[in-house]
Amino acid sequence: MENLGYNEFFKSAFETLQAVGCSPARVTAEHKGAYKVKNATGEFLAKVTGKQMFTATSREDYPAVGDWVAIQELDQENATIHAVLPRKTILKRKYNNKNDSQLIATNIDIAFIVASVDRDFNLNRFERYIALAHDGGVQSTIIVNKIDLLSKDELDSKIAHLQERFPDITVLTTSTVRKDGLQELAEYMEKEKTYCFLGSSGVGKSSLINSLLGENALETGEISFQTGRGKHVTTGREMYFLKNGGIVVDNPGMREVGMTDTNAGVDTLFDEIVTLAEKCKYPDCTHTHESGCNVAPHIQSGRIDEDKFSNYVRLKKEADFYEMSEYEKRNKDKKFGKFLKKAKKTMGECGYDAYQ
Ligand SMILES: Nc1nc2c(ncn2[C@@H]2O[C@H](COP(=O)(O)OP(=O)(O)OP(=O)(O)O)[C@@H](O)[C@H]2O)c(=O)[nH]1
Ligand SMILES: [Mg+2]
Ligand SMILES: [Zn+2]
Repeated sequence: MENLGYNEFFKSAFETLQAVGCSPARVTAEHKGAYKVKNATGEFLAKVTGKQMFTATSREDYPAVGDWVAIQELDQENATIHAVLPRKTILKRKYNNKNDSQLIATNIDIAFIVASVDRDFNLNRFERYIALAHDGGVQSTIIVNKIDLLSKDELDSKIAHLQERFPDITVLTTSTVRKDGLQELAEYMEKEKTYCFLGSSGVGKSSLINSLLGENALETGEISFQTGRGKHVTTGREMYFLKNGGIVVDNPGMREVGMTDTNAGVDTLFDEIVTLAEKCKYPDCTHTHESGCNVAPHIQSGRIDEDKFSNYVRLKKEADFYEMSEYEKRNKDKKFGKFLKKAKKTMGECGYDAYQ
């Protein structure tokens, strides 16, 4: 259990619960109300009980990846979650326009804020991630990845800026391509501690975890040629256990922290482009190669700034992703899809109802 991050804090919390017939387990993945949980015996597909759902008053009352929960094992593969143990730390993002928040992960010791040296390097963005982590009691460490793409001088100057702005934060530099800094990263991580990888899509979060695991367990993705940005390859949150005893949580690339959440927001921000796009021949025009496009000529002529345009495409894509139905997202996540399929087969279409 220690290998899963269990310690005195959770042990005494569990004892206080006096949950008869239950045992502690850690949530290692979550998808649409179904959870993967792990304990010393094995891995289970778990759902919260009706009672737990009934008493939940907000999304934060539901389990998240990283949580310790009290489970009842139903058989070798299925379990029910009866309670969420008090959280030591919490990573969550608040939305601009709603009072709602989204749990990213809980019981995280260190947030690895990952950026790539090429396009993603923005001190304000680092600051927002650090603030997000700090709010939930989580310490931050910065990982500057893809250092193979810069000369040493360029890199040194970037790191100097970072250290000047965030003097108290450790900065690690890595390249999964050249294998720079990976050893240092592995050594930096302590056994039985939990680390959460945060950062924009395409910065190399999953690639770094693959390097730490020493195998290609996680799907990684190409960078969009058009925008130079990632394509949201990782769609779910999942916990992985490293040989050095460290525990890591991979995350989907977040829209820029503090950025607009919806398509409507993105559209207002880029009013000019949207107005021009209304006159494109095809309603789903991507303004790249289509005939009858009313936007592309303005980019060529320079009336619309090219950077502004790529920013628009990127934000639009991210907003589209977040507006995607749960069904579409699930289909995107092949690995978890397979897991759910198997679970469905063993539990029948009505799933948990049969057990309650
Ligand atoms: N040049 C270079 N490319 C890298 C490095 N690390 C990762 N990449 C590439 O960057 C792309 C994106 O990597 P991922 O690991 O999928 O990025 P991610 O942060 O997990 O992205 P999302 O899952 O979409 O949030 C892939 O094509 C990787 O091969 C690096 O150190 N140097
Ligand atoms: Mg990823
Ligand atoms: Zn167009």
